[in-house]
Amino acid sequence: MQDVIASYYFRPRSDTKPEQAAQAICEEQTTGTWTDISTRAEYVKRFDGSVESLVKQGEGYLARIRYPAEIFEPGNVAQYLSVVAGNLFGLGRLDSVRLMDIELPDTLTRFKGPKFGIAGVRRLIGSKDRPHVGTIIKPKVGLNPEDTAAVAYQAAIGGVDLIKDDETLTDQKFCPIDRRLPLVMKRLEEAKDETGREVLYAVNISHRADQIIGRALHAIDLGANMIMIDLFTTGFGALQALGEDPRIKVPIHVHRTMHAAFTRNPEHGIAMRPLARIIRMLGADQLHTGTVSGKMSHDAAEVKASIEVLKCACAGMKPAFPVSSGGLHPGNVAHEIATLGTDIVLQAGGGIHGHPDGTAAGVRAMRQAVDAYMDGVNAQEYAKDHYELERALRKWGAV
Ligand code: CAP
Ligand code: MG
Repeated sequence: MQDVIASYYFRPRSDTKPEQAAQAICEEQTTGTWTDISTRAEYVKRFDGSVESLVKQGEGYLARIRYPAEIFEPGNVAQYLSVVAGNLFGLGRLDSVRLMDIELPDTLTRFKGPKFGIAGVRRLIGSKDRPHVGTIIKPKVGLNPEDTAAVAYQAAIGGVDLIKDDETLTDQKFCPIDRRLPLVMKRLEEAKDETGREVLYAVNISHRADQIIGRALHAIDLGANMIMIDLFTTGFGALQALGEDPRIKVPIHVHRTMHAAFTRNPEHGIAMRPLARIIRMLGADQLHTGTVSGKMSHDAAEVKASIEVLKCACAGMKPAFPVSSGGLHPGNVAHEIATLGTDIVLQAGGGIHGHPDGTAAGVRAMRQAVDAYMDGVNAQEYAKDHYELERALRKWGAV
């Protein structure tokens, strides 16, 4: 039976040799503890972790740790993470440690994965190979249901593919799902009568684990054509429940708010890449993977590494759509696509609703920036006869 290999970058404490530090991870995450014990039966040794390799890397070391597959409960992702991303982060013998990747054997990747994936979402929208343009209702919170739906309508007639709730909007009194969702869907229907285009609205159903299926099914009853969850605040188990429930027949947009608490520090925490692997397995059709030119801190290599595992061949799963979001506007669209590829959702909140001529013009400017790239034309050149793009570049410039 193949085992699990986890890669860690670490810096050992000054009094600890790198070999000792790597061994400390092995022991803590499998059968050991800080001291020898009298209760260790002879046969337990088959569950011991082992250091597969240890090499110097920059200021620290890169260790590949082998964990026997038998210590993992197939299908229980929470337990997988308790092994590969558990106590080790707190070990005193390590000054810092970062989980860089996880290699799982087929026996442990028997998950359904995305129900729709990239091709399925493209079929819903009717797009062939261009990047999708998404927007987030802004302000994040505060609008009433009627005004939320009005913003959605403006984005839809401008040509957006996806509209989502922001990560902090769920079912608050000022904008309850029971009123917001039907109104948004009604306005999207009106826009479709005018444009002929389907637009997805990802309603944020983040909630406690024991109620999230009920909230998802209720949203679908109210006409939802997509749902969204904040993965790290809601939990991996909640996504797995949604991803594996056959009654959830709409795509799942996964927001990753809170991720930067553990993904941002290159010395300590968890890289987005292994998390993206798991989130795809659990059923995300779309996942935020960051930008290479937006407002959030970014590292192009890390963004590409996450996108790679969303799309790679894995146990027959569909590829999931990466989402580039955070400080995007028409002026940095070309750089995003050139760096991250065309199978991507380019999502802009401020970069659309902050357009000098309003939301619909902001969407048109984003679509024009995408069209310019797909036609191999520089955005500034294309803006000469595309008014909305010209107005956006004048306000925000171009990367
Ligand atoms: C973007 C956004 C997104 C973050 C997510 C926000 O709004 O809605 O949640 O960008 O970041 O709230 O900031 P703007 P990430 O387009 O107005 O910046 O995808 O890196 O998790
Ligand atoms: Mg947001």
